[in-house]
Amino acid sequence: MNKVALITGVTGQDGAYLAELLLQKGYIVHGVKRRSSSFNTGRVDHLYQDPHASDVRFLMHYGDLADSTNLIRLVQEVQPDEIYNLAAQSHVQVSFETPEYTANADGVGTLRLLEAIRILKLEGKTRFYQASTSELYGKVQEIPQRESTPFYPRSPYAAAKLYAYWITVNYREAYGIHASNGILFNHESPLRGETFVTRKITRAVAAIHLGLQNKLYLGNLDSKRDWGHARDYVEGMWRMLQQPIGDDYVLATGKVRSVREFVEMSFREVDCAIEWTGTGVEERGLDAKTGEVIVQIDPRYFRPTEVEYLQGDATKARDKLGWQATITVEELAAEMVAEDLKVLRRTGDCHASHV
Ligand code: NDP
Ligand code: GDR
Repeated sequence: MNKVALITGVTGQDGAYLAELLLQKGYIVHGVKRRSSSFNTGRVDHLYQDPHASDVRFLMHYGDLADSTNLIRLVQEVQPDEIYNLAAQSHVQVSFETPEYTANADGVGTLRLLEAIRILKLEGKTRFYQASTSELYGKVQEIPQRESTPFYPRSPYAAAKLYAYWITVNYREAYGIHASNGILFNHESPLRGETFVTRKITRAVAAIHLGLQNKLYLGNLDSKRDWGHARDYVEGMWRMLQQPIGDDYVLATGKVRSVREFVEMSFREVDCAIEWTGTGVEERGLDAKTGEVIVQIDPRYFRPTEVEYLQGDATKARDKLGWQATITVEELAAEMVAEDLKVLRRTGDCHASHV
């Protein structure tokens, strides 16, 4: 019998990699997508199957984490063995603009799914994965951060995810649901949303190299992140749900780079060295060969409260799940720049980023 999985957020970066992984493992995969006025399934179109075929294993349903009746009906119809709750308003800076919506989708949305499991009496059948985040650690309390490190959220996004984290723990303890939090540090890929800093950088590197853009505008260059590859991280999510009991795990590489270093390593992929001059908002990145300013600070990308330093310790995941990150940040940047060069050569399309 094929296992059945329900993925919320299937049209996002992680949803696409996870759907692919589960299909390879023989699962029947149901994905939840939102109604949108334009196509929003680009990341999973290659997995689409004609719903009239007899052996369809990838199915999509309309839904929204803000709509509990929709979620209850979906869970009832699908009767999933595993739910992966990846849907979220996932942009930290946008959460300062849309705090109430973010709390609804990212916080209460998680409760709605857990309640669906309970209302339908699926506590003994359906395992639950919650996409928790290193943003929970926020203001540095300990380096590196592990499962026992105290949380200190620094954005409406992180505060909403804090509720989701604890409600997942609570439903595990109160109702015996096999529920797990993956506390995932930043993970990226060529499928990363274009307004997250790594993809914004690699797209700009490709566009500047091809003469389609003059400059890259960024915010805080000194912020430090533990960047891994999404392909590695979805494997970790799956492993959490294969354990005999639910638990909480950090997934991270343990290696830290600044935004500035990510800029440098990405430009290196097109043989461009960056020279930095000036300080603060006056800082500029010059193309060392031509002297042209190609990186500039725009304070609009500064956040009201910033998370300065994230470095994860994934020892528990290594010991209990046999999980380890396999792709380095240098390999990640190289793959992302190469893919963005391919895309831009094909389409010539390079919109500026607003966040
Ligand atoms: P993306 O932003 O790429 O994808 C988010 C997905 O959620 C999209 O499919 C989006 O749909 C969907 N979505 C947003 N709001 C709703 C809603 N109200 N109802 C239903 N679906 C909704 O995120 P990632 O793939 O990068 O991340 C997956 C999850 O992991 C998120 O919860 C994120 O917060 C969390 N996370 C991510 C990390 C990372 O580094 N990538 C690290 C730690 C946690 P649409 O395509 O229509 O916008
Ligand atoms: P983050 O990712 O906030 O860590 O959340 P993001 O790539 O947006 O920012 C990383 C760091 O880069 C700094 N930065 C900029 N960020 C953006 N987006 N745009 C810029 O121009 C820019 N310049 C500098 C930011 O200030 C920040 O310090 C991601 C999301 O995927 C969350 O959903 C997830 O939970 C966490 O990672 C782990």
